[in-house]
Amino acid sequence: MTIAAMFAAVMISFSSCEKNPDDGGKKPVQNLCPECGEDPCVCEQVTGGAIQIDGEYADWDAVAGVSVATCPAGDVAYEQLKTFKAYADEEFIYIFCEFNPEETLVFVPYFDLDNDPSTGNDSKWSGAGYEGKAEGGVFEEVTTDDGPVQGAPQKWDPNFYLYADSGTEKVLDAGMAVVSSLPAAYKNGNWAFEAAILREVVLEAYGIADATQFTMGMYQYDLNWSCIGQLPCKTYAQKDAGELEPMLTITLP
Ligand SMILES: [Ca+2]
Ligand SMILES: [Ca+2]
Repeated sequence: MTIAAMFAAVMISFSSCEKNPDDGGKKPVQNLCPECGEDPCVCEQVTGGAIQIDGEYADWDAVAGVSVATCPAGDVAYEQLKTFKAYADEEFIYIFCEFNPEETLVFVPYFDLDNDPSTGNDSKWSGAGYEGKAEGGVFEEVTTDDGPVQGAPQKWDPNFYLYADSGTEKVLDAGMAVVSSLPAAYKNGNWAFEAAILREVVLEAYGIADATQFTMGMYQYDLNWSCIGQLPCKTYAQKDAGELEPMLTITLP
């Protein structure tokens, strides 16, 4: 499929989703896919790849080459992000996050887009030079007299940004490139979601359409935009020993 055709298919999918505000999560009956018989929103999520965005996570275990970071409990600054996984196939970059949902608002991946830790920013990851980030809420933010509180869970659908000389520049709006499952209770009191990022659209927006590898790390922020989760990360003992915090390596087939 060409980039244009893929992009068009996703846009049709998203506009179909947007036009059914009353579907209550059910499949509309008027737009069934002639190929699979499913709602186009669902059909588009069945990418033909190994990972389907369905809120079921056993498919991650069946894929070889998934990059995984887990929280080394007890000796780290932020403990609410428990597991972060990433994987790429020909069409999508997939992510999985398992997390303690308490006070959680936003998930923000950071990208070392030129795969060169000596360039870009390193304030979030010592030794990792990142040039881009994406910001997407996983809960609605409800304003009250006592400050923001957590509303209903929502699908992660971030805006994408490049770091500029002064601040950041948005390069891609939400609604253009990401399909996510609705964050929900998973296990051990933690929640989880998975998402597929349309690879060509995002890499083109970032100006690295021909990239073969980059690195990526994930931050979890609370209602006040304070960090409460970071993966990958090092323990205090490892940091004291001078070990830098890596990000996950994403190899693009
Ligand atoms: Ca899945
Ligand atoms: Ca860099």
